[in-house]
Amino acid sequence: MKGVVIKSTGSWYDVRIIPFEDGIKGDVIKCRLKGVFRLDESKEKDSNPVAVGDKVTLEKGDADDTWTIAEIEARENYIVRSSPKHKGARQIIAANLDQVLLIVTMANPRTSTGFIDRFLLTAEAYHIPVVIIFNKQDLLDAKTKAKQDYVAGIYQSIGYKTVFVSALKAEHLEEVKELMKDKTSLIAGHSGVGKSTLMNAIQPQLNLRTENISRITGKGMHTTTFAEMHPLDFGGNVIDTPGIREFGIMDFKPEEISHYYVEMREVLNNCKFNNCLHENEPDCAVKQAYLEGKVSEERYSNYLNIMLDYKANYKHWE
Ligand SMILES: Nc1nc2c(ncn2[C@@H]2O[C@H](COP(=O)(O)OP(=O)(O)OP(=O)(O)O)[C@@H](O)[C@H]2O)c(=O)[nH]1
Ligand SMILES: [Mg+2]
Ligand SMILES: [Zn+2]
Repeated sequence: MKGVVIKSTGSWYDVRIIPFEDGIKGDVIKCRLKGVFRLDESKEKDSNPVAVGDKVTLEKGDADDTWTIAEIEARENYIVRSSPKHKGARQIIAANLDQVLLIVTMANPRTSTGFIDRFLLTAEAYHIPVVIIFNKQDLLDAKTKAKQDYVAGIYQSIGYKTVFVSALKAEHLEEVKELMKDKTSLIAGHSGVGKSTLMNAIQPQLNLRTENISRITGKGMHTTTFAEMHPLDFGGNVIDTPGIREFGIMDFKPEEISHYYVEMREVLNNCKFNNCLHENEPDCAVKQAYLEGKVSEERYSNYLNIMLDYKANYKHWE
């Protein structure tokens, strides 16, 4: 039997059965991972061997009636973050995605461009399209609205789609629905930006738990605690995820980072050195593009910060 993992709590997995010859339709089965399951080398550094969105094959256990996951199909793509529990390990947030809706807000808790850039570069690395959704429009005053226009402009100018909504007031959701139709979308963003609220506004029967941010901020509390995939009435699936505070960058060599910065990628072949890190090297085309205003101030300074972080935390990269 084949299915898709829709929830993983560590030891148990909820798997939605793909309609199959024996007529089982979309049922959800709880299963465990087969005891002898071996991770191939590429998965050794993962803190979770099975992720939401994984396509799996199930088998009946020998001893009892429980189903086990016997096989995981190769992933088309996935989104990772550094594991909050195991340093140096990565956690697969979800796999086999059509797109990510990155929920941000210029109201509380404000999303920084540093966070957005880290997220975008990870998604670029795995070839997953990202739409940036600016939430909480109802809370913006003139000043935060101007800030939002500026930030959104940075991303629009390099080709990212932006949408402006109020999840709480259910305003401007038509465009979001259209984007989600018939696709598997991951909803990502800081805790408290309104991911679950937005999903409830789009499909009220989901009835996901949401929480006032005064109860979240500072306490490291997340209202949504596990990623979970839900089918959408109008077609497609959505994966609500717990808020991400920090987004570790993994897997890349330092000189690769600029390859996932879409506007840097266009010029970096013209750098004098082919391993140029675009910091202070001579004849650097990226630095030149920045000086000419083709790479924004924010993006370039976030890039330099990412490189600093990267060097401090990933000393073993050579
Ligand atoms: N004013 C206003 N409040 C909103 C909006 N969207 C969400 N909120 C509020 O923000 C708070 C947090 O919303 P959640 O949906 O729980 O946030 P979340 O992103 O799912 O948070 P985690 O599950 O912890 O990652 C709740 O009190 C919501 O009512 C909005 O558009 N406007
Ligand atoms: Mg939530
Ligand atoms: Zn360079």
